[in-house]
Amino acid sequence: MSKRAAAALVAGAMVAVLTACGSGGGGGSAGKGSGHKLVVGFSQVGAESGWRTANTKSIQESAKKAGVELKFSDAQQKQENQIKAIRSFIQQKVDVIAFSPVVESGWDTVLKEAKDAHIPVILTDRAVDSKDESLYVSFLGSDFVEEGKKAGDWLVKEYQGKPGDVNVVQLEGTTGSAPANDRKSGFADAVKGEPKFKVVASQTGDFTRAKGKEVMQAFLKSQPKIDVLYAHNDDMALGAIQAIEEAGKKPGTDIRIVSVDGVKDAFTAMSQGKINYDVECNPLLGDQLMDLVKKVKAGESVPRRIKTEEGAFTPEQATAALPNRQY
Ligand code: GYE
Repeated sequence: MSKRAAAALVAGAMVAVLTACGSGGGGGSAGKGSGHKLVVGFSQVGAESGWRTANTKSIQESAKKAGVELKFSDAQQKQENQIKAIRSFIQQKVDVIAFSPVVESGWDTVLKEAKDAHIPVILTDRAVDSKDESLYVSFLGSDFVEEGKKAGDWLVKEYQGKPGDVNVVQLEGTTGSAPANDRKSGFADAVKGEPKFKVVASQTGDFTRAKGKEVMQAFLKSQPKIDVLYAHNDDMALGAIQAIEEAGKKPGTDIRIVSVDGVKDAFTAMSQGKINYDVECNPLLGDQLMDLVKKVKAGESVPRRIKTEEGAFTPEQATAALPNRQY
């Protein structure tokens, strides 16, 4: 037997002993010969949109690739379910907790419980408004204010030099969520210098197609003149497109549409001229999250904030990108 093989055997035996000790002699979940598998508890918002489905898939696939055991929990868009999931991860003594908070407020108590149990927490995709920054180690996700700003900047350019009021209806994301709050304020900021833009109606469509359609139907009934729809995500825009068509109008022409996410179905709608501009929000956070998890567990310092790189698409660009779009 070579020296190296002998050393590997000894190391393997030590890991086995450590594993047995660590689990009280009951034989814990030893990873493939390299000691404990890292265990991550992940509480997902839900399955409300194409973006979310792509995000879940990315996290699950990356965990598998990274050899991380993922305890996945779907909160069905309810904060109480996320709090329950986090408490159960604490009880199960996972190595790291990651979650995408459905709303921004109301997390301090449960995050304090995780902190007291010495389990590091990583925020993915959405932020919390906790004043105490020691309650989480890092936040990985997009800059939603910037996304709203990009949508507003596009609108300003589109209507440059054109006289007359521009009536805008807004489909907001989940009430109290970071992307809804920030996409609204970023957009408002971008158009505020031009009084001709009037947001004549604004209501939540909860980031879903069904709600987006329903609320757009109500807007079409109550508003005599709608020039532009600003949707906080593609699924609501896609639902609204159905409502607009059913009302006998042409989406993208009679009512111009600007949206956020950049999912495949929206790109298809863009290639048919039904959406005029789409701001990208990247859901493929899995690899970056697994990297972070490993670093945090190894005691390495990690950035407090990691922003994802994103662009924006015109119909021509979306049509060109469509064949290779992953989500
Ligand atoms: O834009 C929307 C999803 O938090 C960035 O949530 C995410 C948003 C995304 O439901 O489609």
